[in-house]
Amino acid sequence: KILLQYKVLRLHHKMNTNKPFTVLVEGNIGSGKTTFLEHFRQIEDITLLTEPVEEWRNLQGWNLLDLMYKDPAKWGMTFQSYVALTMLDMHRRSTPTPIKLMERSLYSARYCFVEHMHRSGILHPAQFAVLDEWFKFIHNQIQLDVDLIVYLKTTPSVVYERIKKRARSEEQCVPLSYIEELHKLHEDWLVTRQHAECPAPVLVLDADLDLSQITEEYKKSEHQILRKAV
Ligand code: DCP
Repeated sequence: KILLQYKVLRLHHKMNTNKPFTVLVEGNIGSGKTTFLEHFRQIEDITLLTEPVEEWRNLQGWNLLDLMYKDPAKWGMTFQSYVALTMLDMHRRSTPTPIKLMERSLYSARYCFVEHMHRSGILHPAQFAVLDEWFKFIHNQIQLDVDLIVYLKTTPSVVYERIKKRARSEEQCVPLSYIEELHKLHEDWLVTRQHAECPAPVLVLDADLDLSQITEEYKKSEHQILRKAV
């Protein structure tokens, strides 16, 4: 049945428009965004744009992610401006398929990560102003075309344990309080809709589930994504 739906989609895409149905996959650090995207890898005709963490770890030999975690006040601005560039590249990338799944976006960069750096005083107000103006300019001048947001909702203590377990070297010193703040900013943006603009309808999935149960939860989104895309 799913295969048939995809065939209809492909035909629809060819006949009507070259704009893909664009889905942003959002959620706290360690919420399983990469695993979610991998779930769709088996399906032909979906383009997966995974987050360019490797680019952040190696920009002409420099590990910006590491520099940012070691000295956020010094490197936060540089890191977030490069994140924005890589995200804009993903938003703008054309796809040969009718569905495009993106890990994170310019929106979560601005409304969660830059917002956190601003509120906690990591960014100087002038640095924040420059990042904010760039964001507003891009948002107003460039069509970002988002059709659906899949929010992988988690409990901070659950992702905190996952982050410790996966032991990405740069994230060794990440405290639970930071994960809690990021959680609240995701909720403000995607659920309670305070402060920030939300560019598309939001599908909330329970991403606390462990790997053995999560496939069923992911499957809920398959139907939503396909039905909406058709
Ligand atoms: N990061 C950041 N600012 C951003 C985006 C990400 O500081 N605008 C950081 C937080 C993490 C790392 O980059 O240390 C990657 O975070 P993500 O949550 O985007 O990716 P994960 O790999 O944690 O996702 P998941 O585990 O859900 O697959």
